[in-house]
Amino acid sequence: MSRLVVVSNRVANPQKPAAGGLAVAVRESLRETGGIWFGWSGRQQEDAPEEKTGAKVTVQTVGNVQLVTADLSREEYENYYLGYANNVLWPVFHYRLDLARFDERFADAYRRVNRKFAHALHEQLKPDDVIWVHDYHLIPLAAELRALGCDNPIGFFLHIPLPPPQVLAAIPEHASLVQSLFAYDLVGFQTESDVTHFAHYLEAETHAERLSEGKFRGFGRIASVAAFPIGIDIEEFSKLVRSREGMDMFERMRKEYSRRQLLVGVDRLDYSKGLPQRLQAFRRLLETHEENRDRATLIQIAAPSREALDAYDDLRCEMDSLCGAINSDYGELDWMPVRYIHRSVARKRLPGLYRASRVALVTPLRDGMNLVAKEYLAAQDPTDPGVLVLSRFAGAAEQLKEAVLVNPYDTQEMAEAIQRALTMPIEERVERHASLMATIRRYDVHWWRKRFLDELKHAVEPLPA
Ligand code: GDG
Repeated sequence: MSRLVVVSNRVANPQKPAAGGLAVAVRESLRETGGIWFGWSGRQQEDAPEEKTGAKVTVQTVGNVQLVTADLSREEYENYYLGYANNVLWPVFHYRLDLARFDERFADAYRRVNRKFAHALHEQLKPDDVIWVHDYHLIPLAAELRALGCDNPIGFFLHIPLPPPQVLAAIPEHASLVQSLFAYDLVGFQTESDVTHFAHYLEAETHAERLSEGKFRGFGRIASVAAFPIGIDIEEFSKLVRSREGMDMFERMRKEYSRRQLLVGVDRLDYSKGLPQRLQAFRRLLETHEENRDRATLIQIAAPSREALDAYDDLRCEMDSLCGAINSDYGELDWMPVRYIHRSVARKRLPGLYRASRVALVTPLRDGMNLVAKEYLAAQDPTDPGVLVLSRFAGAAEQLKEAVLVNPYDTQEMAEAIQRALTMPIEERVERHASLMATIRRYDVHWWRKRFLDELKHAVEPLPA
């Protein structure tokens, strides 16, 4: 069996409990075949005169897996990571051209770092390794590896949305980004609508030719393209729900809120997650459905992320002021409508919190998939489940049709949807939850990784003459 080589922005120790879909999937795949997990160490080094291709790597062996990490210089961190990845690709791919900062230095650093990583990785490769590259930080990696003579099978998975051609084409380097995707044998997206955007881009902007469903010839290569909606590890999550800590947390929350209806939101503090819009809708609910006053409490966890970026600072201030205003306008001595926690919460506490909440608000303005939606469903008691209020603009909405779907930009619609969720009869809750569970069970994280790796194997088989 071929070794697997996974490349992602950050790496995690595969013997430690994994947080998040990517870490679970990678850990399982690597355990099966052994291999390498390559990525940025998370460290920045003082700028030093760089050798031409030089990346100093650290190799740590954990069982049959080698964790190989490379540092970034301060300049690379600023221009590649903060600059191109998080000030260009993240906002534009989430349709936020207003937040993008186009700067040639960012584009240059993006190429340079991908080249440096390719050199460092190339030295570690064996001829029959299968390479799986993840996410927007590393789009040109395969092109750089091919330039070094690497002809191993290479697949790419984009965890965030791919916007329509008119939005993508605003990036000055859009043509070379898309061209570099053709260095992969398989390109995976989260949803069918991302795949459609890709096909439309090719049609509008390139001479690439569609050979068959999901197969394109362009720039002298053939690439397969398909949707692989990422899932969660249902078994692992159910174990967390049933664990002592999970049950303790559940009981504590249930007791604390026995007279109240609990709503929950769990997100990284990111402008794509629609947090201010969610709070406005919750405020509207209290305004227009007065029976929820002194009764409904929204616990919003907003885990800090990418705090070095200005847009995140603005969001933090906006959230502080929105939560403060709702609490001061509606709060009572013994009831606060919003409990806002701008810290990360331990993973083992999330399932109990989810299970104690009658409603989950997962209302991003745009999201590749959104795993919180799936985690919330998996944590419910099937005989008395809560209701998922889900943005139609989350990738998950393509699969989770029995959720209460909302337009996160429409405050009134969202407030009405929350009211509907809070008052939904038990029979309807049970029925919707059962269908949603069937979907997330079928398309779990193991399905996702197997399907991607199987497709990658097929993608490199020669086409019939
Ligand atoms: C990207 C794409 C795509 C959240 N707060 C805390 C915490 N979390 C955990 C959740 C969940 C994960 O982080 C968040 O995953 P999401 O899918 O919701 O969102 P992103 O981080 O933006 O992930 C996204 C995903 O990649 C996978 O492909 O679905 O669209 O944007 O697992 O539970 N975990 C802990 N404390 C917190 O405070 N421990």
